[in-house]
Amino acid sequence: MRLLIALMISLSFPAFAQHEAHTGHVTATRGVPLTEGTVKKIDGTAGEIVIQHGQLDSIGMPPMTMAFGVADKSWLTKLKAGDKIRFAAEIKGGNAIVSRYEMAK
Ligand SMILES: [Cu+2]
Repeated sequence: MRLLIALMISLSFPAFAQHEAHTGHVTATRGVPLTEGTVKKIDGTAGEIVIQHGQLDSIGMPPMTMAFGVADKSWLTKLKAGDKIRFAAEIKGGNAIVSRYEMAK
């Protein structure tokens, strides 16, 4: 019985370790808390969205209105001024970008 348990642990450990690593990755990208924002303007030419945003702890910013780049350019056509969103911000290449968003209800 003891041998069987030891065998089960040794067999399951690699899978467990892999699962942990995978979960950690998902947490790193999905774990950024969403912040409330209101779209003020879409600048398709510059590829930017001007958002009036709340406190952004992920990039250490107080509430303000500013331009963000986007992780996906198609968002520039999906969003419009006046839209209320909840989004995650990241610094990429020295610029603040919207890395993820959802429509606020
Ligand atoms: Cu800001």
